[in-house]
Amino acid sequence: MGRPALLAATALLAVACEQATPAAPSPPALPLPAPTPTPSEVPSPTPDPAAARLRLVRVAVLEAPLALATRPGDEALYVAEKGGRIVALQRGGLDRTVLDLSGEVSDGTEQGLLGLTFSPDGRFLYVNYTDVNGDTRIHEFATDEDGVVPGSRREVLAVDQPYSNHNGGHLAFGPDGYLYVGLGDGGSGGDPHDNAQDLSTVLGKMLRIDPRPSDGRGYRIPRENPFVGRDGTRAAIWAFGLRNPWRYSFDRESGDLWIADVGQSAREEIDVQPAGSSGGENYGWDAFEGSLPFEPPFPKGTVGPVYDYGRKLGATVIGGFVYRGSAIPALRGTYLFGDLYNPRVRALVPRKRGFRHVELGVGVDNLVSFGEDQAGELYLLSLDGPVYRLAPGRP
Ligand SMILES: [Ca+2]
Ligand SMILES: [Ca+2]
Repeated sequence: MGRPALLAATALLAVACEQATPAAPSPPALPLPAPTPTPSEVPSPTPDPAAARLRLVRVAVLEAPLALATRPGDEALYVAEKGGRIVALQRGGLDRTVLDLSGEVSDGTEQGLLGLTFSPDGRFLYVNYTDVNGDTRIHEFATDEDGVVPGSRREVLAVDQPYSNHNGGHLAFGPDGYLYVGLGDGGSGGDPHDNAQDLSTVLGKMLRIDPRPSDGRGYRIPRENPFVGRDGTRAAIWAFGLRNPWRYSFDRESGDLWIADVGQSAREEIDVQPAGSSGGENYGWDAFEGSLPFEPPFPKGTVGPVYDYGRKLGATVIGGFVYRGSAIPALRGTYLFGDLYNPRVRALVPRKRGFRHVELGVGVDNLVSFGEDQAGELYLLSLDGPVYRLAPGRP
């Protein structure tokens, strides 16, 4: 991309520096991922993202903000900083530090305090970080009106990370009340241990768990998870074949799950899991990179992306949300996303088969994350510090 600010960010999700060379399958054998799913139809005014007039309102400047969450019944926006702090933003901007894990997190480009979310009843805060050894830790804290309850910390899940990159990091509760934990393939390049297709490891997976303790374990596995009782699998797995699902979100109206999976060296992809899915989807990695074959063997029944793009448009997809707010009617029902290496914020517009993208006329340098508030309005976080709210008006 050649822009100094972007170069300085040195690939938070490091894709460009990976040199793995995929084995090239012979042309006649080129497989294609299975047909892509169709997101649920939700009645809403016809969106027209191309007609939207937008501006970005800066609500705060923080230190490498990576994730934003809200707590039910609470107007504050909670933002996780890469270095380990969680801060609360009120209308006037920065309000207070809620939690400080600095000194407990690793500081590689893809490491740190990577994600946070609150339980649907607002009683618990969950954080996802890489510890000083680089391993993933998901911890729970009880909350009250004053913030985090001292002494309430509890480990939900810990995952060894073989390499410093591809840690995933996001946390989100689904409409079913379960916690969805996206884990990258463990890292390096080309998934050297083929973790994403291996159901005996949680790496390269989307997990679905009830994060409350049960029988001395840190979490409970929902009985309906697709691999429960199957030998040689991890019962927490909900879906697999993911490379680094850095950001994903549930459409608050339809319940569809949108997963943005960061690509290797050719394709950035966006996957959709329709609401009501019973899980078990194979999103393809590392047999496929987006819609392209990557490395044999090519399993049957993989699910292709609803949209993927090449290096002209970016190098690290940053998944956003289906917009369900009220401030910008032209965007209602439209999925927004961006890329760490392309400041232009984009939206997906349906076409006969799949989607095309439109640019929304606003840009964020070093975009690392989107957030959604209680009213469904969207926020954009830059690794450089600013947190913006997307608002109607001229750019
Ligand atoms: Ca591999
Ligand atoms: Ca895929």
